[in-house]
Amino acid sequence: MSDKKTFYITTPIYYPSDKLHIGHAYTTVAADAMARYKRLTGYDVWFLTGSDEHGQKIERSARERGQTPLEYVDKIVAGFQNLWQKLNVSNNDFIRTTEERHKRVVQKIFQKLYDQGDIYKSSYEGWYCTPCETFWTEGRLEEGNCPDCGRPVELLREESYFFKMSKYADRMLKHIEDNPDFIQPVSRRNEMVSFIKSGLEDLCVSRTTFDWGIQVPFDPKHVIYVWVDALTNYISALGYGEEHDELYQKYWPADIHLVGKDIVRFHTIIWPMILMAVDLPLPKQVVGHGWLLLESGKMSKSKGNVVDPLVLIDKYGVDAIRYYLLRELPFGADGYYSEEALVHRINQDLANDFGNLFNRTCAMVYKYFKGQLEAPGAPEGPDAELIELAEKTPGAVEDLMERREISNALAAILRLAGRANKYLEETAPWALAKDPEKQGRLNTVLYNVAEVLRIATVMITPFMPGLPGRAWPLLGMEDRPELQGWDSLEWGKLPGGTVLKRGEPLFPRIDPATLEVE
Ligand code: ME8
Repeated sequence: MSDKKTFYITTPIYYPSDKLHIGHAYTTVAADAMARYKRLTGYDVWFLTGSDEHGQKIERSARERGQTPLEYVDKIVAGFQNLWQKLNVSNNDFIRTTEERHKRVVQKIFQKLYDQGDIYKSSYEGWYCTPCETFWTEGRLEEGNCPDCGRPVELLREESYFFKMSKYADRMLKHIEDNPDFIQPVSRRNEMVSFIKSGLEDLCVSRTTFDWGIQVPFDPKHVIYVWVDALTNYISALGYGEEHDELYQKYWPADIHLVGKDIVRFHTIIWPMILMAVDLPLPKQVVGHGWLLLESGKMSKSKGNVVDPLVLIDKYGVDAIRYYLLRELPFGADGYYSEEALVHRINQDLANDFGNLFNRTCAMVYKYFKGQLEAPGAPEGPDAELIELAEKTPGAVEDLMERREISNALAAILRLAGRANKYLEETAPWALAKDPEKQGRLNTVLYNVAEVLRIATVMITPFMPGLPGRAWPLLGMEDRPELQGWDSLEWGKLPGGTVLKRGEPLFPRIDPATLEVE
């Protein structure tokens, strides 16, 4: 058995009510970057995503299109899987809530909660937001609308089962207060604390007015509330309660549930309370990221103002899109999407800084030394500062990734590339090349920059996993896996005698004039 430390990360399971947009792509790509980073730093990682296929919203969407819910979701979920493949997402599993392996676990947990008296039958009279699949009491509505999405709510009056949430509220609050890392960032934690303190009602956990859901095992005219069904995916996918529960034993509790800020409440109140009630460990951390907004407001499938990630991938390439998403959204805060901003980022960071450093370095090594670099001479002038930054950056990236600050981690890597570009201006290898006595120094300067490129490429791999395949051959390292891992991030490992190659620019500059701006 491997003695590596484990790391389990999840994305929300998205509703197949329509195609996914770049907001969803952001969450999944961010989770993928974290998963890849952890793998690269030596963890045994399990990364889960999936689809949340039941509920009234999906049933209605299917009916509007004259399809059965299953026909409808089958097609859309195939699109999800295609998108994740195109985005180079390295999930270990994909859970669909319509799978038997999931349904069994949801029913088992519901039955247990009922048997131990935490679920009871009553009737629900109150409001429901179908797009959010959320129950609301009158007092929480804002101007009569859903306080989360602002859309109209519907009045429900139906027989329902209820989960005794109120019984667990104090324990939940204590858990949040005792574990400052449980909800990140801090602003989200404060929101949740005040939500609980404002009073929790028991939660309605079944519906009777439609049937697209998992049946309540002891009362089949009820279907289980879609959020209780969906949240359980995080353990059903690991085989919890099944004969073969090795994955559950190995990976639960999750290290991170990464979600958008819109659904932090479900993950930090409802889900942990269900786990508490069935006496299972709680996830270690829920990270609620901000939204990617358009000038016209939040992107939403129902508003129709969505940006299709597939179109952007075809136009700009998957690494550039991943880079843009991961760099643009500061940790926990919202960010605005525009194609101009995307092109600007690609040009500035990838074409001018990172790509240009690669191209000019490889071109010079080719021109002055027919591609071959020798071991460097003693450091001089600005060398020490460059080397110090290259030595410090991996640790800085580690700290930032532990704090889930993906955008800042990328900024730190790009800062190193920027410093190396400046170093080239300072050392002016083109001038050294003219002096036959400076050939040793010229080699040292170019070696130092090539070593920065190696170190930066290793670090950037989790964010742009397509890059190494193109970058390692340029650095003559395609067959040197020992120089491509996180444990190789020590200055000076690039061996003398390495042969660099010239190639096509890694990130060609995009002419902003070619942009089709609406
Ligand atoms: O809520 N910016 O699914 P969903 C950033 N099925 N992220 C965004 C975004 C935006 N504009 N729009 C959506 C559900 N997201 C439930 C989840 S989990 C047990 C069940 C991302 O299809 C963000 O992560 O509505 C958000 O939380 C998620 O998509 C909502 O996806």
